[in-house]
Amino acid sequence: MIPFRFLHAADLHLDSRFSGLAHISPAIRSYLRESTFAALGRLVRVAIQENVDFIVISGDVYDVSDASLQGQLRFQEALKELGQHGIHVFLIHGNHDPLDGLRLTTEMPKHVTVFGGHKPDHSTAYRRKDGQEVAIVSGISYPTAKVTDNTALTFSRKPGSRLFHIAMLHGNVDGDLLHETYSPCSRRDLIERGFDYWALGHIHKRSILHEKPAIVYPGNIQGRSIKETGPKGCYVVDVDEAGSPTLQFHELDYVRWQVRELSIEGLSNEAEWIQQVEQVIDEIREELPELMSVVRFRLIGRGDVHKVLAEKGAAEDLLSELQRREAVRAERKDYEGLVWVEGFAVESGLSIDRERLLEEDSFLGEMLRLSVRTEHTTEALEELINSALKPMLENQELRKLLSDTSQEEKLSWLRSAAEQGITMLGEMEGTPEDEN
Ligand SMILES: [Mn+2]
Repeated sequence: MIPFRFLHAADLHLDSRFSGLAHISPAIRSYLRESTFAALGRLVRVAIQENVDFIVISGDVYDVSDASLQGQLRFQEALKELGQHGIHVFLIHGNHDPLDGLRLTTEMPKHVTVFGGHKPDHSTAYRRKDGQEVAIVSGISYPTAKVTDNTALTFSRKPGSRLFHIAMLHGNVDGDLLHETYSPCSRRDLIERGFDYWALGHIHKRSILHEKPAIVYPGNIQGRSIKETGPKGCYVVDVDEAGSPTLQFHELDYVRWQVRELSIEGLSNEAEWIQQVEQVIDEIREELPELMSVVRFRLIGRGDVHKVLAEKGAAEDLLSELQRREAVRAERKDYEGLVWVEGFAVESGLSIDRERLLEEDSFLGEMLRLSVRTEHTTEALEELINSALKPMLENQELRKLLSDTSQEEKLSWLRSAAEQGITMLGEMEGTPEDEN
């Protein structure tokens, strides 16, 4: 086989609106809106610098089926630049930008192949430097937004061809329940089709489902919400003489989303908590000086500060102040290293004096004593768990599920039930410390 190199991307979602963010300054909003285009620009640069022979884009180029004029023009511009470098682009449409969507009916330039929606056609890919045939690329687009058939089964290799075969599919492999189950299929279905590389799109989280043949989701090129955290980008794939692909991930995103945990344990007052938050923000700025970051804090652990967070709304107050500071940065056009705090999820609890509670003659005390007792004797734990789960054990399915539960899992249930009970009862009765 002749060695070659291609770039695999998917889910560009150009011109996403980022409508989920509240209280965002207009400058930051427009920067966010520009980010999908900026990531596309970076994709073009990676393709040129890495000298790829061609590109495959596996669906959802646009965020909505009636793609904005700006979105389409910016995509055309990117395609044009790739064309000037002789880089061929293979493209399919997905559930967000199906073939029947309202878009400009512009004719695609010669170096762009858009696969139709009837059956996966075969198209030949060439090596740029000498024009040699190196791969057969097949793909199928979504004719309409909802494709619920297993279209993977309609793919087959080009008869008689021994070239490297790439299949482009926008769909849900092995029923990822977090995404809509369009073009549902199994890993086995794909492996059995005999292709060398499945260039997938649809699931926005990057993952390599299988090595040989390669079954790959590159993820989207720019995160668009707090559910899409971490680096986003594309794969550059090198295929060697033996037909083995090696994948290298390239970051393309301009705005990085992340969730940070922050424990309030051991913090003695509000000021210390604020200092902690600010310190994490500085750390993010240092880690990602060239990107804008959007961060959500999950406040966890037990401590005195919980009261200030839960009752006085300290988290909301600090949030407004932090957002104001970053809005000032944005006005100075200082977007690199900007850290936008999207919100605080208060999951922390009140601090408790466990030792004293264990002695206390109260419902809470009794509950805690029961939990400690059962933690140390297997029989008592079994008895408690069985009586708590009795209504569920009447159901055959649930009984089967529960029979597989390990001792450690049961212990962890017990501990978290005790912790939750303490927090809930403590909040109802006022904390033990309140009595001091
Ligand atoms: Mn998508």
